[in-house]
Amino acid sequence: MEGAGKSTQIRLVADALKEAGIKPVVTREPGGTRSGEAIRAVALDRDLQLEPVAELLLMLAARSAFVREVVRPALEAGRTVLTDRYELSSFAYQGGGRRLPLDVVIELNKLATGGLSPDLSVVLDVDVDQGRARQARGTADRIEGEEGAFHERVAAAYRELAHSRPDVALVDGRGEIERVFAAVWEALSSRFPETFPPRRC
Ligand code: Z5A
Repeated sequence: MEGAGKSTQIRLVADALKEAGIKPVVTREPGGTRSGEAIRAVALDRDLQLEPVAELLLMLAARSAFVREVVRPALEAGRTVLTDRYELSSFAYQGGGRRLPLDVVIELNKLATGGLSPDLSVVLDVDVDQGRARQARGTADRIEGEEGAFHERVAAAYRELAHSRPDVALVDGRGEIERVFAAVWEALSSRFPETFPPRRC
């Protein structure tokens, strides 16, 4: 969810991985490639009006380049990839928030990714108002500027996805940064202890 602390936590996880001797590839979506950053600028431009399906297709166009240019080469080189957002955001925002049929979003997403799904998605759960209040930026972009009800639908979709899928971990994002980090690391470490060794946070 927006302002939930994703960038903060991904930085902390990357630092801890480096301490453990693993240099991860850290990236974000939409973006992470030249074309993806250009698509991001269009998708988030608050002066543009986009239909939900156009918004979805922009996200997927960016994702297709992202998988081909960044993620697959990194995985083939044996690297660990941490990404700030990926397919779950399309399921929650375009499926939940924009009310596009989730099965269609999932199928089109498969076309864009070639079926490459993350080993684990971590959802940081915060109250919508808390997340929005945390955002330090001045002007809201096109999606941030949506009404509260839209963001509540997104949050509800994330929680539903977390409850129904074993490859999604829901972490309480409301506490202090270090406490949230301990919970994020535990979610990773309990599933992949070789990559994310247990640590005393
Ligand atoms: N989108 C989509 O619709 N469909 C898709 O498929 C994809 C994306 C991939 C991308 O925005 C937008 O694209 C997003 C969804 C859509 N739109 N929205 N809304 P983004 O990911 O670039 O931006 P964002 O989601 O709005 O994230 P953000 O503002 O960068 O927030 P964040 O990364 O989650 O939080 P942060 O930068 O780590 O922290 C925000 C502030 O809170 C900062 O000052 C921190 O120091 C502070 N913070 C962080 N953690 C804490 C705790 N625990 N306590 C107190 N303060 C904290």
